[in-house]
This record gives sequence, C-alpha cells and structure tokens, in this order.
Amino acid sequence: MSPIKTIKTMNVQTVVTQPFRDQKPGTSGLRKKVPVFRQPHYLENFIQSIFDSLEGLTGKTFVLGGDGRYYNRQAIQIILKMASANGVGRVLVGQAGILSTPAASCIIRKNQAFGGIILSASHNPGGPEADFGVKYNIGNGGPAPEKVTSAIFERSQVIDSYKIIEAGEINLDQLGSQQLGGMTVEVIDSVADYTELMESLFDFNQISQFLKSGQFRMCMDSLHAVTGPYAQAIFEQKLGASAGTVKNGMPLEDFGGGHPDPNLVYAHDLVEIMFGDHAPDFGAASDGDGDRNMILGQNLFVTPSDSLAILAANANLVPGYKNGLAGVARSMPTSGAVDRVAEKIGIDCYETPTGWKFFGNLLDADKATLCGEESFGTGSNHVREKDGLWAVLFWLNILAVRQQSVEDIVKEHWKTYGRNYYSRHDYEGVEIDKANILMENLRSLLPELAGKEYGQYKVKYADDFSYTDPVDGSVSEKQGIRIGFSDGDRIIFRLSGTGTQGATLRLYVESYEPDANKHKQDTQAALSSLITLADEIAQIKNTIGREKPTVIT
Ligand code: G16
Repeated sequence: MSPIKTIKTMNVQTVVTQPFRDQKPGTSGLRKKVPVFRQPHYLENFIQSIFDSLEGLTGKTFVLGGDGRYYNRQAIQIILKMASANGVGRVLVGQAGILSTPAASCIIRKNQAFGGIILSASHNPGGPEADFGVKYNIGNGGPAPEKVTSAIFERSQVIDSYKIIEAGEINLDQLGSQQLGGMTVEVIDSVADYTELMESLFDFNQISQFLKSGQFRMCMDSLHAVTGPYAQAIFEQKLGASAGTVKNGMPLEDFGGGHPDPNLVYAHDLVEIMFGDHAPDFGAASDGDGDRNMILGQNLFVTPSDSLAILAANANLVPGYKNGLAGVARSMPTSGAVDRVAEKIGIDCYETPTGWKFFGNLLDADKATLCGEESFGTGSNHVREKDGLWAVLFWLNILAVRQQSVEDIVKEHWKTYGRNYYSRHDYEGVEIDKANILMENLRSLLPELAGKEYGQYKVKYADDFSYTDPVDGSVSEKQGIRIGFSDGDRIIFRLSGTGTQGATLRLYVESYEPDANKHKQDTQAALSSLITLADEIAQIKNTIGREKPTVIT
C-alpha cells in the first residue's frame, strides 16, 4: 500500500450558480456534447444535483470512473473535489480514470459502496466536439431508477449553489490511497475485480484449452474503447488466446475517430474480417463503456435478441448458471425469441421498457437471472449493468463445451424454437419537431387501429407500452408504440433516449417463422412487407423527410 499523501488547502467553496434547463437524464444518464459539459458550472450543477438528491452520503464510499473518452480525466478531478466538499468518506477510482460500466457495477457491489458515478456516453463518439455523459448508479450497482433520476432533474432545476474544495490534482495513474480534504481517494486496478468475477462464473480451464487447441480462432474488436485492457487481460493473458486476438485494444480519447458502437455499420473492420476469406471462428466487439456486445460467427451475425435466447437455452452448460435460471427479462422492442426458451424451460419471462434500469428490481428480487435488449445488451445477476465481455465469455464457454460452430448452434436453435426475423431501422439526427409530430400522429391513430386490415396483416392490438414494475408497483408510461398483428408479427416505434443531436426515430420489426425450411431468407427480405407497412402507417418518409434509415441492424 502506498503512503498516504495529503494535499493541502482544503477550503470548501460554495459557488453561486443558476439552473440549466436541459439536465434531464435520458435512457442512460445525462448525455451532451463536450462543449455543453464544459460550460462554466454545467458539470458541477449536475453533480451537485446528484449529491443533493442522495440522503446520508456523509462518510460513505463511492466508485468513480469512465470509459476514457475526452474530458474523462478533467471531469474526474472536478467530481473528486466536489465529493470531498460534500462530505463523502472515500472514493474508489479506476486507474487512469478507467472503469468499464460493468466493472464499476462489480466494484460498487463488491465494496458495498453507497453508489457510483460513471462517465460515459456509451456508444456515442468521443472528442472535443463529440459526446460526454454522466450517470449515477445506486448501491445495488445498477443505473439509478426513475424516481432517483427524476429527483436529480428536479434538483437541477432549482439549484443555486454547489460545493467544491480548493485543492491540487489527484494522481490518477498511481495505485494507492491519497487524501483529499477529509476524503480518501483510492486509485484501484481497473481490471482485477472484474476478472476475478468472470473467473467465478465461467469455466476458464475449458475455455483456455479450447483457445489453445489450435482448432479455434477468435477476434475481439475493442474499438479503441474501454474494454481493451480488460479483453487483453482476460482473453490473451489469462486464457491464453494468441497475441493480437484483441484488436484496437488501446483506449483512446476519441476512439481513434471511430464510433464505438458494436453493430454491423460501425464495427465494419470486424465485419469485414468475419465475412471475408479465412475468417476466424468467432468474432465479437464491445462499445465505448464495455456494456454492449456484438457476436459474429463465420459469415454470420447473431442478432442480440437471438444471442439472449441462445445464452438462456444453453445456460446449463456454464458453471455460474448450471443450477438454473430464476427467470429471464427482455425490453419490449427486443424480439420474443427468449420468450420461447423461457416457455420451454418453464420459467417466467418479463417484458420491460427500454433501459437497463428496469431490470434492476427483477434482478434484486431474483425474478430474473438473465436479461437482454435488442440494443446489443446482455447481462445477468452477476452485476446490475449489461456486460459486453461477460456475453463474449458466455459464448466462448458454450462453444468450448459444444464444440460446434456458431452457425450450427444458431441454426439448431432456430430449428428447435423457430426463427424470429428481426431488424431495427434507425433514423438519426431527425428534426425534433418532426419526430414528435410522427409519434403524436401515431398515438392519435391508436384507437382506430385494432381490427384494421392491411393486405395479409390484421391488427390485433395497438398501444403505447406502459409498464408496471412487478416489484415496487411503479408505472412507466409512453414507452413505445406497439402494433401487433394476428400472426404474431410486430412493428414498434420509439424515440431514442440516448442521442445528443436532434431526435433518433427507431423502428423495430419482427416476424416469427416456425418452419425450418424457411429460415434461410435474408432478414431484410423476410421483413420487407412489414417495413413497407410501417411506413404506410407512420408516414415516415413524408413526416420526417427521410428516404431511408441511417443505420440498419
Ligand atoms: C442505453 C441503455 C439501454 C438502451 C440503450 C438504447 O444503452 O442502457 O438499456 O437499450 O441505451 O436506448 P435508446 O433506444 O433510448 O437510445 P447504452 O449502452 O447507451 O448505455
């Protein structure tokens, strides 16, 4: 343990400020452009609003870290000084300011911390003109539920001062304890606790033998984001995968100019490798803060919805889950593939609004063990966040046990359970007014849609999804417009809650095909009539003035 270093001058300053109107947290914390966060008092106001909304934080332990994007280090210095001024007892900070979102969740839980602040705008680009974000996680390690984020927002709207101490900078690169006023700052290894947790869940021996067998090659693309050091430590150093298995493993402040979003569009280098000649057997990517994942086989993209279903169906092969799943949960727009697995195993399947925070209560109450979302998120009760590398390890464990290709596993799954053709079409950077008009028009159509026929499709139900939490009874309304047809097909419309520029309209399309002879179609072709119908009902092109989506996954 390094000696305790005291930084002198600890005057607590109370700085007069005025509210910013735009500090309402979205699907996952407050996300804005860096120049917005760098305005005088902007970050400070939001952080003080967090502290003001928490009762009994004096003397308590917090966890702090981020995905290493531009402004991460500066923001950490400010937050540490504010935490000290607000009476926090101890802050555990990831070395160099680095903590992946799932690692932060793991560390909060392991240390029974009061909560944590994670600095990330997830999959959004980084850099001086790009995106930054702040989210607060509660003591269970998960994102703050709506009652907490609402309280933070309400406080931000009336805030008139914040507290900060005058002090020098903390050395974020040196492991060990330093003193900041009355508060201890412990700079901790960003990777160790998380690696240990993974080792407790998966059969590292079997995966290691498999990786070293020479029969199997994998490629992990960390997209110059936070998972680089974690992936190198786990796959290459611990499990013995060959050097170079992890690509783009050095976290960069601007993610190398890329968009750290593991999907077919933004992880194009990996997609080229996996769809090229001599492709490895298994490919994976994760996002800016390490909570998302994309899984690929040779010439094959596994949709996140299918991935969740396959993990659930094979959980008995993995040490950490071999005693069975209490239940599963998926967000409403996620395909119903996992529902069929749950039905077969005889466990409950919960349908929640979009946002990992909605899984927290289900996991805490042991109603669900595995959770997942179409937005490339999968996770379990081991932490309270989705977890990219956990999903990759889960797949590796299944592959090591079954000794089959990704394609064979997916095709067998479809044969057993049927295939849910599924796609999401995103229209990014749409004018906010136009996006709102489209959603309002759809809402006003809802009462007359039920029973209506559009060619082969008959509308069975049409509503704006509302969720009542089965644990605490809280109600979340207006969570997405669902139009379901009598054959089980669905189209869903939502506005994203994570963008920082204009609005993003998301259209989700799903069609179930039980017949294995019809599982070879191209996804977009299989869904084409539903996609056309979605435009007919919502008048997308006419209302937002876009001919085609920005991103299709
Ligand atoms: C966040 C949330 C996820 C959500 C995703 C997309 O992920 O944690 O639960 O599914 O955003 O949300 P939206 O459709 O509102 O943009 P992340 O990885 O960005 O933190």
